[in-house]
Amino acid sequence: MSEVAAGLVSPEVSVVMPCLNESATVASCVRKARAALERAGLDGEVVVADNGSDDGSPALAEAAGARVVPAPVRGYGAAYLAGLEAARGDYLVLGDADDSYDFGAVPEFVAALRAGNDVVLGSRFRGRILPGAMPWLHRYVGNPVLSGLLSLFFGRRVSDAHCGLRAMTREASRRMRLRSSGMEFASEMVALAIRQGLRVAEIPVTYYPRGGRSKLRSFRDGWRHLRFMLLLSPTPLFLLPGLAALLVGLLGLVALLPGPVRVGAVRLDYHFMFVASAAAILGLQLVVLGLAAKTYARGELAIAGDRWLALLDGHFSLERGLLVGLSLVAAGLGINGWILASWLRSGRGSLFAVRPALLGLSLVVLGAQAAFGSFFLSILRDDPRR
Ligand SMILES: Nc1nc2c(ncn2[C@@H]2O[C@H](COP(=O)(O)OP(=O)(O)OP(=O)(O)O)[C@@H](O)[C@H]2O)c(=O)[nH]1
Ligand SMILES: [Mg+2]
Repeated sequence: MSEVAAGLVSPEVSVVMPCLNESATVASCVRKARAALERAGLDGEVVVADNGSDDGSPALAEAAGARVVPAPVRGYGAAYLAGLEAARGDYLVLGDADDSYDFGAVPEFVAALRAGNDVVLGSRFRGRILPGAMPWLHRYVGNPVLSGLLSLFFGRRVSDAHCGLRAMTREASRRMRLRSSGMEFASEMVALAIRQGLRVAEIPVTYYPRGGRSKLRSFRDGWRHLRFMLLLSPTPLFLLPGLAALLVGLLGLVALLPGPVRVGAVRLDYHFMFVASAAAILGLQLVVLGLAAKTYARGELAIAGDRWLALLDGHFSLERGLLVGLSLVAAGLGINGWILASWLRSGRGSLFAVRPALLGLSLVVLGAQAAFGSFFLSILRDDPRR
C-alpha cells in the first residue's frame, strides 16, 4: 500500500464521484480515473460518495481502488459535500460514476488548475455529445435555457452549467462553502464561483451515453436549478421588472390624465389608466422587495459590492423615505380632497372625475408603500438601538 493510500501524506489530486446505484459502471469509472492519474504521474486518490446504493456499488468501487465515504443525507449535492469533505487533495476533480464522462481527461483539468484557474468546467456543448447521451429536451431546452439564465443572472457566459465533469482547487472549494443537497449543486458551484470573482475556465469534453439508470428527473431537477438561481438574484427577479412596471405605470398615469391617448389606430382610455395604476403599485412593491432581499443577502450571504445597495447606502435614510412617502400621500389626498370639495360645492350632483381621482388614489397607495417600505428597509438595515 502506498503512503498516499495509507493516508500518511495528502495526495495532490482527489477525484470525487457521487454514486447512487451505479453497479454497472462505478468500478470502471474508478479504474479509468486511477489509470489516468497514474499515466500522468499524478499523486492522487479516488473518493466515491455513496448515500443509499442497494446494488453493491460501494463494494465494487472499493474493489476497484476507491475510498468509499458514506454520505448521511440523500442527493447529488449532499453526496458531493460528503465526498469533498473527505477528499484530501489540493486539486479536486468531480465526475459522475455512470461512465458518461471520460476520466482520461482528469490530467487536463488538473493542468488547467495548475495554470491558475480556480474552477474548471467541462463543456459538452463546446465538445461532443454522442448519440443517445442526452435527450433532446435536455439538449435543446433544459441545458441551454438554464445555462443561458445563469450566464445572464450572474454576469459571465458559461456554455454548459450542468456538466458533471469539472474541477476546482481546495482553496476555491473552501471559499465557496457550497451547501446545496440536490442537482442544483452544479448551478451553485458555477454561480458562486462567478459571484466571488474566481477564475473560471471551460474545457470541451465528450458526453457518452450513460450505463445504468439515470437519477435525473427533468422537471423536478430543472426547477431546483431555476429556483436556486432566482433566490440568489434579486435584480432580475424583483428590481428590473419592478422598475419597468413602475416606470410604465407612472408614464401611463400621467399621459392618460388629460384624456384618451391615440397610439396609431388604438385609443387608450380609462381601462389603460387602471392598468397603469396597478402596474405602478406592483412595480414599487417589487422594488421594495428587491431592495429588502438584497439587504438581507448582504448580511446573510455575505455578498458585497452591489450597486443597488451602494445607492441605498449613499442616499437612503428612514427620514428621507418617509418624507417622500408622506409627500406622495399628501399629494394624492390633496387631489381627491379637491374633487370632493368641488362635488360638495356643486350640490352633490353627478360626479365624474375618474382620471384625477385614480391618479390621487394611486399616489396615496404609492406613498404609503414608500413610507412603510422605508420602515421595513430600515428594520433590515439599522440597529434601532444605535
Ligand atoms: N450518492 C448519491 N449519488 C447520486 C445521487 N443522485 C445522483 N447521484 C450520482 O450523481 C451522478 C449524476 O447523476 P445522473 O443520474 O448521472 O444525472 P445526470 O448526469 O444529470 O443525468 P444523465 O445524463 O441521465 O446521466 C451519478 O454518478 C449518480 O449516481 C444521490 O442522491 N446520492
Ligand atoms: Mg450522468
